[in-house]
Amino acid sequence: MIKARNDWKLDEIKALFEIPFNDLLFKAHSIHRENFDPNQVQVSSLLNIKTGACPEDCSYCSQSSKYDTGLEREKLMEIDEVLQQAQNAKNKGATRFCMGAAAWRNPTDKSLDKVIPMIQGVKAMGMETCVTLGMLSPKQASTLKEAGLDYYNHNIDTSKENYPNVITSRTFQDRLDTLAAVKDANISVCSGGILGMGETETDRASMLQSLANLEQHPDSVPINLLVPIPGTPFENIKPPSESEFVRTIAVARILMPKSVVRLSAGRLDMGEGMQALCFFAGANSIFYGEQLLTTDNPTVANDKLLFSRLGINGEDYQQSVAQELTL
Ligand code: SAM
Ligand code: DTB
Ligand code: SF4
Repeated sequence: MIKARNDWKLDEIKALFEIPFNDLLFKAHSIHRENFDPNQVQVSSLLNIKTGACPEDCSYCSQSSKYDTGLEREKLMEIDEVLQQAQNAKNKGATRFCMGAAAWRNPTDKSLDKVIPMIQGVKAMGMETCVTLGMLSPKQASTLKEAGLDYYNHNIDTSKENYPNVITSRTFQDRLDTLAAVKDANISVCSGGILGMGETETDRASMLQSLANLEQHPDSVPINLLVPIPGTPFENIKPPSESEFVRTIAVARILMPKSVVRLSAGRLDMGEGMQALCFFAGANSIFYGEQLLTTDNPTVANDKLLFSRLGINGEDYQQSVAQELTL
């Protein structure tokens, strides 16, 4: 088994992108099989606990106050409703519950106090907890850890070079600083990006290089396909081709062999064949449930059908590993 590296050179990664498609997929799938059950896909559920009016200017986002996306601003959801939604997600088979207060640049300590009982409540239901709240200080990261948080989602979104074309209200380094605070607090890191924001193949290679060369690979790497939002600067941007998207999943799997690669937003625009190729290339997690944060996701019934056609077991692979160990 090849040891995971964090000293990838950009040219090496670009060379992976150039391999013939079948050879790349074979390589990625072989690495995938060495590290995971190829027929197991972890399912997570997402809930937006605070919607709209975000002061940042991310050009892809429905929740930025800089663009007229027609989204109604909502205040932080009440805890009872959050826990009810978490229970529904659990009943539908989700093993991780992710809460997004996406409409914050960073949480105030007062707002963090409101999120903490939500984390504790979801954890008490026996699910893994994940939140995405924007930028965090080291102290806030420690507070979340003490509350029992398992994962923090904070995407680098695109390459360092393409970053200023996507977001100007914060820097790429701000993102890396929050990721360092999360890691130092011993919270598992969930970090990835979006394809389809005008980036070149070199940008995709550079984005994956930044993730793979972190001191520790992120535990989860969400790869989103841009969901174009009317009213944002990227509403009419050209999407990547299907093979370009699948190649990126394959390269992510090769660079970060033990990370869970999540086929995240954009699955409504992908057919069965493309999703199957993504799972073959190394994706082994999805968001499950009709809604992402503000946009639609395939229905649970459709995903069940997809999994049954592909012979995929949608349970948490970590649970099955634990079961194997106790046998
Ligand atoms: N405010 C938090 C932050 O910036 O980290 C939470 C952001 S939330 C909306 C999480 C991630 O979803 C974003 O970082 C981005 O990668 C992804 N995302 C947001 N809008 C998207 C869209 N329209 N299409 C695809 N991915 C999107
Ligand atoms: C991630 O990488 N993708 C999720 C989650 N992390 C928080 C969010 C996708 C959002 C898609 C657009 C929307 O629904 O607003
Ligand atoms: Fe705000 Fe996050 Fe959307 Fe950027 S991605 S506008 S920070 S909610």
